[in-house]
Amino acid sequence: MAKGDPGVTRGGRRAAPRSRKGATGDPELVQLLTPEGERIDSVTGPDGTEYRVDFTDEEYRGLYRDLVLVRKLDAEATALQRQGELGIWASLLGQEAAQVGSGRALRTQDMAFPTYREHGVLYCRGIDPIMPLGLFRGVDQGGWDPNEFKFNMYTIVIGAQTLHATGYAMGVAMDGKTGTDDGEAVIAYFGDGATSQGDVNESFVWAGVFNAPLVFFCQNNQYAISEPLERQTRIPLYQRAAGFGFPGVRVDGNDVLATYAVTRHALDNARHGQGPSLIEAYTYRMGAHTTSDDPTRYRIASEVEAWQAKDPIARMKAFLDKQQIAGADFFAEVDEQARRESVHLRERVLAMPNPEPTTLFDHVYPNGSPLLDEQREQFSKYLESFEGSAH
Ligand SMILES: Cc1ncc(C[n+]2csc(CCOP(=O)(O)OP(=O)(O)O)c2C)c(N)n1
Ligand SMILES: [Mg+2]
Repeated sequence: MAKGDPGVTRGGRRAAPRSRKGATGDPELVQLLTPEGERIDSVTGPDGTEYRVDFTDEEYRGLYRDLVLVRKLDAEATALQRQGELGIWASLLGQEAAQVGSGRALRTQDMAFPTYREHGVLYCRGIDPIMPLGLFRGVDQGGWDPNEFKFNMYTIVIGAQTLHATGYAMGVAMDGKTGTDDGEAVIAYFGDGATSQGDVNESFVWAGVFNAPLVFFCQNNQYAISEPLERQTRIPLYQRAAGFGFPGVRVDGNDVLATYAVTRHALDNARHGQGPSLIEAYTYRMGAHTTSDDPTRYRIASEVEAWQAKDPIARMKAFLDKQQIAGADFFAEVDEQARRESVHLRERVLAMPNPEPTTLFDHVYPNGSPLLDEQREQFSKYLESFEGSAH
């Protein structure tokens, strides 16, 4: 998959990409691909860092494939919830580029700490997309091994994973795993609403003071359920970093190329021992907060339409098409793959066995506990009390 290195370019292969400071109309936003699919060669961020990517045609097509697959699998999960097959689903619709761009920027050795919405990052880490569906179907407690995939369990408690990530990152540094090209970096995902949590601010303090190799990746999707961004902050979120003593940058989160470049740069700084940074990926939650939410109650249609024009997949498609990196056959083939994979996902979800109810008590402690044993016993007796019960 995409391995292009920001900061290095082969240059000149295609016509006249532009270079500029920030994006037109918003000097604070790092953007390498406009909503119209126009490529910008390099952009200078607020601290003077120059961001660029250099991907092969195959890598560009790979990123497009990721975006389409991730969106399709997410749509399938939403449909499954609507049909009563999942308890709840938190869709990533609109945030595909923020997740694929940052997810692909991670190196194998890097550790990620997600929220409950990071299905795109999970996909990039090579985890079977069925895993979170088991969780939200209520048939398991999250089935992947965080150490095998370097991707932790989903965290529902807003902001808590930033503390876990900070402690983990401090440990990485203490273990001497930073300071080289092969060093380990850590990334913590969270939302705009989470920035108002004590946990997140405490993480900023600790990561800053202990120079932890940590990238704080905030997907500012403009809402915390129904609460809009202006209820969280009076300044752009990325500027918060300055008060904690580390760099902050705002990237166009609907631009997979810019997100990749900015995240790779921040991760490389972290792995080389240069400490934490904050990325604000400026994006939009196109769907509901979760399937339990109705966003028409608190936001107007014209706002959603304005963001539709900035769609992360449409701009990548326009770019590939304009530059003749991909054509109709490729787009049709990707759509067909997405269709096949989503059908396969659905079949496997419907075939998931219900667990034995008492397995609820397993895996709470590595060696069990007398209290849990007692509760398991009581619960078994309760189940047996039902006439015709198999238990
Ligand atoms: C500590 C805590 N408080 C409240 C909630 C309820 N809650 C679930 S999601 C959410 C909003 C989070 O918004 P944001 O951080 O912007 O993330 P997004 O859902 O937009 O990705 C809230 C308040 C929770 N899960 N945890
Ligand atoms: Mg949000």
